[in-house]
Amino acid sequence: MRLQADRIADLPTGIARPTYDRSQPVGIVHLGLGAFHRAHQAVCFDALMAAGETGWMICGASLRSPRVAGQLNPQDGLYTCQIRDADGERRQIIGAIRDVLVAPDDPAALVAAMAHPDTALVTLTVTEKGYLLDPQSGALMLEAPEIRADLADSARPCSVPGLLVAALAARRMAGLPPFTTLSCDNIPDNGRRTRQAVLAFAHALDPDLAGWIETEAAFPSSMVDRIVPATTAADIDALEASLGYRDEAMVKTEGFTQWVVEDWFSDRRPPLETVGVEMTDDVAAWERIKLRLLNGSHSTLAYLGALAGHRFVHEAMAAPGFDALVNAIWDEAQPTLDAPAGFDAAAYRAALVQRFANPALEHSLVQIAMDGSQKLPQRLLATLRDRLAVGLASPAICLAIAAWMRWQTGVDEQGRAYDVDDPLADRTRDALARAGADPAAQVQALLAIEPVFGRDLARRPDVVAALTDALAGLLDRGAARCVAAGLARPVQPADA
Ligand code: CS2
Repeated sequence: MRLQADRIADLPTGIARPTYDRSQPVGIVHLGLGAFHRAHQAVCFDALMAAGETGWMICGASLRSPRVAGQLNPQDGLYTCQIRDADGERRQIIGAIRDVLVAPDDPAALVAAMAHPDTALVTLTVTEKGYLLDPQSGALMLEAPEIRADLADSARPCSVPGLLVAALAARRMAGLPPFTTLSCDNIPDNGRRTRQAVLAFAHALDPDLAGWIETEAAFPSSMVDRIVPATTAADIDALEASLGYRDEAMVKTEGFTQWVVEDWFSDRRPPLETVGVEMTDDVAAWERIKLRLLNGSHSTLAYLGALAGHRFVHEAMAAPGFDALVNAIWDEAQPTLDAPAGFDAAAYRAALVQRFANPALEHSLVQIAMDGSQKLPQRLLATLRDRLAVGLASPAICLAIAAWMRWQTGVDEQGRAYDVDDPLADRTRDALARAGADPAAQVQALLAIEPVFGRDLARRPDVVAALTDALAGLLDRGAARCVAAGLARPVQPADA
């Protein structure tokens, strides 16, 4: 039996559930309705409506597959958020999502939802690649097939910039204010970059419209943080066995949650500060901390941990040398942070150790390894560049980058093939094929991929040498032994 609105009363006691009126207006359209939105922003909007605020129901949209619509629509948008940590397991039914649209099936319906007078906010979790930005420069890739298609047929948009611009144009025609576009993805300056992408697309289409967006529309940046592993079939079966209903849309997550939002809205704004969201004028410092400390070490664990044969983050954290490795990543990143007042790096790091060690989450390393070409620049390369600029070596970061290079081969240390899930997988595979077996040639070939590495890093003999050493070590001894042995050289100040 599926979870549904008319079955809520029959749920076992002790499970929190929505008590507010779910027929109230939709104020938010969310693009990219994955598990992360369900475990993070939707939980905040649920709390807001539980506290008596009205008009913040969410219309979700999937930009590609109908899978999430098939999970949520038969359940009237309801799902379980299951928190798993050292305190045990807590479950809550979230009611903030009204329904889910599938953009490719009916882009006009999605544009109409964003253009509706009740919609004040469009939130985004479309992953790094969904913005169609060059990962290095942050500029919209006007030559990307999705953008070209949307510019040719702007009435049936499929890309994020195309959808946003179509909806903003419809609002302008209707004399409505623009909605606020709130990016919730792990990219630096996510608000500015989303704005740039939207303006670049609008300029190519209609410069007047671009001018209106430029002066009227808000694109706040935000930093989001909550670890949300992909739900597995076993998670759904276990929930059904213990609760007696089937919830195909459930999400599992940790107790920790953080959302820092720049206070810049073009229309009415939800009082997010009343549900624990930090409203601020400057998100950049928080974004940098999160991307370089949490995400930087996450990606490090993903490539080295998966190569060493581990499946989950907590397993890698328990293996010899990994704790020292993530601490070395943090030691390297910390001096590059411009920490906001009150930020306690030691406490933040200690909390990360606990969060990564949480065995109940079963967070898959392969999930984090995905889309590395889009993640490396802000998670690891930005730190590397900042350190190079002041003459500091970065052995831990170089080992992590070399592990990403090793991961792109698509063959594990036992010779088994796996799927490299990355939009640039074809380019990295071709580069490695051309380079042959020599690690120095492999490093050169991959460093030449400008969207990831820019032009500067391939010209640095110290970086090339450090990456070549690290990759040679990984190919020769394997990841587990490299990590267990520790870094060849401790980080030295002024160690160029
Ligand atoms: C992870 C993030 O998959 C990944 O790349 O590093 O999703 C991470 O779990 C979140 O950013 C935590 O807030």
